[in-house]
Amino acid sequence: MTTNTIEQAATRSSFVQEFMHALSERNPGENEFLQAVEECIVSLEKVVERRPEYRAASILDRIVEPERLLQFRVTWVDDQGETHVNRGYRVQFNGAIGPYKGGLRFHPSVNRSILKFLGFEQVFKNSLTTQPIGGGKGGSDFDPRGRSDAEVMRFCQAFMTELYRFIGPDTDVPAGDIGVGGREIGYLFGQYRKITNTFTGILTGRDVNWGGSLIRPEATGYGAVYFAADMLETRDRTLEGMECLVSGSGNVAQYTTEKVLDLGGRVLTMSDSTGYVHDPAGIDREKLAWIMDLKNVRRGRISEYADAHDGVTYHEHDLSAGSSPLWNIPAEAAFPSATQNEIDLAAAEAMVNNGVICVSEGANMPTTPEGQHCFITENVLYGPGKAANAGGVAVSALEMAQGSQRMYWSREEVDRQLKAIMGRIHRASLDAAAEYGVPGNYLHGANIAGFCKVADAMVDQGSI
Ligand code: NDP
Ligand code: 2IT
Repeated sequence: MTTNTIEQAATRSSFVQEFMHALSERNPGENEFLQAVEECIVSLEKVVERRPEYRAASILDRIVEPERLLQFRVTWVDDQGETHVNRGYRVQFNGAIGPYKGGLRFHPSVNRSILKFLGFEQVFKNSLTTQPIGGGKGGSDFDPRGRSDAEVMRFCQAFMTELYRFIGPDTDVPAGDIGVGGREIGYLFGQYRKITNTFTGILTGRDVNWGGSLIRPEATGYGAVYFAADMLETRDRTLEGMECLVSGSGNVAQYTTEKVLDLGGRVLTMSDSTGYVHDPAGIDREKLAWIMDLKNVRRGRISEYADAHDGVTYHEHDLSAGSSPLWNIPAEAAFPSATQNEIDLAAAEAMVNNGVICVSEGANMPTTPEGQHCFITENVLYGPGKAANAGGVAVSALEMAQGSQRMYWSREEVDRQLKAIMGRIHRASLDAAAEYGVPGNYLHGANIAGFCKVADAMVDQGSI
């Protein structure tokens, strides 16, 4: 334990300690899930004190238990004719306010703990959007890296052949996440359509030619930048001229970079799991287009960007040994957009010491509890993932709405709605934080605002 963790453990109330003790006995070894719950329970203790109806209905005990957790075998054959077995999952975490909604992650690290943490976060995030969507998450330990399109297609078909029986437009609507982008959504949708003989909105993130929404690919990254702009505005600041750190180089990182450029900022870094690039001149639109082609079409590594551009350095990082040194580069704003726990205490301290005043999380739970504590005590504008990256799922819900009406809205219309939703999440988080005596604390505010709507629905619907 670091000194900071010990300090935090000592200040945890007996309520939180007892709750977490019981939860860890029931979910042994599920570290990511326990981390995500603890972050919320700390915020919710005061809420259940004020709301006896939540205690009477055992809302906290119920909200940490997924309604359904499905696991299935996925068997597929590679290009050499060899048969492989992966695990597929869908966690239907909470459906009190709408059909389960949340992405699918294909990554070798996927397991129950990671999907339960993501599903749990999704419940609060989806509630914050103010749209009628419950929380879920799924995926597989399949690693798409280095696989041919044909192999990815066969895997997606095998995965959907199991998943299809559990989902539906009014039941559960998956989408993308790490390792699942437009290509995978296409193969998954095609298989669903073939085996059910229906064309319905069972997945979001579809291409606009077959039921998708404009701005869905852009939505998570754009939303994270809108959220940062809203936070900065509370201190009369803007992104204009600001140097920014972005991690990752996938969907979220790419469109975060695009929107930072739109708002006049400069992006100095991008990364993948093997290393990061530092471009002191800034990644401009032309360079971003090059990265998008590298990552989305050629499916290459970010190191190639340094080889192809003058003045750029590439640095390998070993993420199993701690956070990337990317976070030590001086900047004013940071957009972690890769994966969970990518910013530890040492990285957070370095960021604060090197001038970061605003962190808007495109990734889910990218900051460790010690890192969060550092940002909040150092008065950094800290937008937690469940609020800051809600733009992706929000536009997924807009895709569902357009699909139900058999209509398409323009880019301008969807972007306008995305911006308005992010503004409302920002306001609701601030208002809840103020109401509960922690003004400016977006972490507590988002947890409280997201929780109350779901808790009220659970009370209304009785002990089910
Ligand atoms: P992509 O698969 O498009 O990109 C993921 C990026 O993160 C890649 O650069 C990848 O590098 C890197 N990465 C993935 N896993 C790790 C790891 N274990 N360690 C270090 N780097 C890693 O995914 P997205 O951009 O869609 O997702 C990024 C984050 O945003 C995730 O936390 C996801 O949950 C979150 N998110 C995504 C949303 C969406 O709409 N897509 C919505 C809300 C949140 P490499 O290629 O080397 O693996
Ligand atoms: O973490 C997330 O919010 C997502 N991966 C997007 C979920 C969705 O249903 O669009």
